[in-house]
Amino acid sequence: MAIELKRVDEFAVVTLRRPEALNALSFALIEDLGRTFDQVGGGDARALIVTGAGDKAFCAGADIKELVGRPLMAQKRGAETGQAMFAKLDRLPMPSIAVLNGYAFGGGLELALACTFRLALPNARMGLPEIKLGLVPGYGGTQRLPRVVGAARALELILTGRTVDAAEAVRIGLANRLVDGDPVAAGIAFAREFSRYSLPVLGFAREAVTRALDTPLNEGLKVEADLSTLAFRTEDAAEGMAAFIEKRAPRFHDR
Ligand code: CO8
Repeated sequence: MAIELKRVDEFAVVTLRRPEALNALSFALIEDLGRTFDQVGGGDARALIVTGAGDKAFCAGADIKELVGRPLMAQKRGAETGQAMFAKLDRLPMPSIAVLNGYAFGGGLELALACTFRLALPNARMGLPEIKLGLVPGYGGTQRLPRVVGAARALELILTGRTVDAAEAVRIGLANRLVDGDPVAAGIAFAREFSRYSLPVLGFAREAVTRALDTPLNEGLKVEADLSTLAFRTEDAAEGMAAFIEKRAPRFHDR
């Protein structure tokens, strides 16, 4: 299988392992990814790290060699399947972190955009160059990129096919941070900044922010009131507030 799933401490690590094709997303690899996300979602990892094998690419996008000459409806089903597999990643119960260790183009950047966070190594380069192939992104890029960097920047990147380096990605908010060294270690170091907090409460916070992106402000504020009340009702909230008052570190139990 071109996907490796392993456990490092309390974290799940998914590595795209097809370095001879710069980890390009064949249709089989996309199906494997979907099964892997199901497996991660059913487990107890506190965060998922996603990265690519080798030192050249996170993922160079959809496998262009497989796309050539496809019937129209097969192509549409392919886009829908990829979107559905990446939606599994987006909806995992734990936050996910894409560590971009080289090229993240097309479907590769779309995979990273479905993660909660993106970290860029100095050699990362990202973009949606589909237009240069006469194509339009099909795995969620036209929808998630504007939500991350704004419509004007997304249009610029999608219509010109221009790619950005790590520094620019951080500057425009496409990557959360520039990191260095081993990709998995960098992802885990970032995950440790939130992984000791209550997983359901982290989930409520993620849900509130996600809903902000496609809900009118008045409705979104109601969603926030509901989700913050739900968080308040958890045992972890009681423990967190008690720990503050008793001047000790909280012990959260995901309840
Ligand atoms: N698909 C298939 N093979 C690839 C891909 C790819 N996306 N990218 C690289 N490879 C292969 C190359 O063909 C080459 O294989 P071989 O040695 O057998 O010829 C090997 O990987 C190494 O690649 P290069 O020799 O090209 O390496 P370079 O360092 O010279 O260049 C680049 C690296 C710049 C990343 C270059 O490979 C490149 O431009 N790749 C294509 C990037 C791209 O356009 N990605 C977008 C693809 S389209 C997409 O993702 C969404 C389509 C719509 C989705 C809906 C589907 C149903």
